[in-house]
Amino acid sequence: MIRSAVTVSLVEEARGGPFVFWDSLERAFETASELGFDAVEIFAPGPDAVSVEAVLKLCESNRLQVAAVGTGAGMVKHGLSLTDADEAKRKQAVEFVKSMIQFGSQFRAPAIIGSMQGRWSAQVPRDQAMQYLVAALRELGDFAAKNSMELIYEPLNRYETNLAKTMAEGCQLLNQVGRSNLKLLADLFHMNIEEVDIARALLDAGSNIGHVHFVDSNRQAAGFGHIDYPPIIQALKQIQYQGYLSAEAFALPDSLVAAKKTMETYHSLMA
Ligand code: LER
Ligand code: MN
Repeated sequence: MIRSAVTVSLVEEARGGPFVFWDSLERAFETASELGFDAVEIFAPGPDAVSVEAVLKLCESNRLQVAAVGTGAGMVKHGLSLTDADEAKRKQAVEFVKSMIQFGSQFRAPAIIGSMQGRWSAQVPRDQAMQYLVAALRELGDFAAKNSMELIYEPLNRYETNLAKTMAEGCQLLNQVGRSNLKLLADLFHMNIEEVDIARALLDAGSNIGHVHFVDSNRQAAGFGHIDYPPIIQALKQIQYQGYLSAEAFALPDSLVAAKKTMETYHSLMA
């Protein structure tokens, strides 16, 4: 069963970013529940920004799960990256992600490493950056495993990273890391920029896919752009994907319309 989820951001520094709901966790959970979503994905400023008890209560009263938790606040709020030239900052980045893994584990929600991967540069050449990333993913994968959790790594498009940009590069990285609880996030917006064929890339990545960001070509809600979804859903079914299609899209024209459009598209694809 492929389930539906929708994002909520509580991170002021990410304002204007690709998140459907903003500011109020309560309102996001209530609206998600009314619209029939299965889960909410939380982009929080840090592990202490929201009380675990409050989230558990919201899950129970709205009959929702937490699909995943983002870690990008480590980058946008604190300027941290797992491939920083400075060892102390790399350690802080690892500690931040660990704190988010621990936070998410309380709702059985895996943490996502997206922008926290950083990028290679003149200061940190490609091989060095990849070594830092592999070492960090091993440590974080082991930490997640101790909490019986998966860890999700997200290839990003060329404007956001120069490390792994495609599912194939993501698979190569996973092989290097060698931790079976480390999975890939297939963000359809990034894939629409980088992949030759989105469905083929998903088929090739197979069981390495652990989460999907469900979004359209223009980063609006699925159905508001020009991605051809049926072959993508067919590929996900073929690889027996059992995770979420999580709407990580701009709140355009507003949060409610974006969430409703996502659900309309989800239902038409699942029918
Ligand atoms: C960033 O572009 C993105 O897609 C997020 O899911 C990761 O922080
Ligand atoms: Mn994404």
